[in-house]
Amino acid sequence: MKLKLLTASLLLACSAVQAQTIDVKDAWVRATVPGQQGTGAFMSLTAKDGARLVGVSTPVAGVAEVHEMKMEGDVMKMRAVPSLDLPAGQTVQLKPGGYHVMLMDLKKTLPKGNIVPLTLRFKDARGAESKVELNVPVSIVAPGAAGPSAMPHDKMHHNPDSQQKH
Ligand SMILES: [Cu+2]
Repeated sequence: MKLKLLTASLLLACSAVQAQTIDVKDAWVRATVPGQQGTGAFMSLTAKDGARLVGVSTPVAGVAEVHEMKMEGDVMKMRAVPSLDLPAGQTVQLKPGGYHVMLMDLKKTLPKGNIVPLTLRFKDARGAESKVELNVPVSIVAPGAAGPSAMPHDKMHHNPDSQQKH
């Protein structure tokens, strides 16, 4: 029963996104505790014809930016990037330890199970803008991980084939 509901909502999400040429998968926002000012949003982006992610907004944060994380010597550093390139047909992953959407100046606590509305703005090769509106679930980082970059469990896929026997 639960699986069937999940499948239905995934299909809905897919058809909504396919109207655009940009496919967004596996989006999640990391849960926060009271008083926490910032968190990250993560997802996989695929632009069929190539595009750039040029902006992000959400009502739950005063500031939303695309960030990049890089090792500089022994230190993991993070900085805002003006845009993120999505080469045609290639999936670009925003994930802990790499590119991410940074949400700062949070207006409320985001406990697990909340839904965060997120608007992504893209520009295609001709400079035309498009928007993708998402409702992103809040979840918690795998406990016991040494750090955000050491997370082997962030690639759970729901295999539609396994649900055929219903
Ligand atoms: Cu960041």
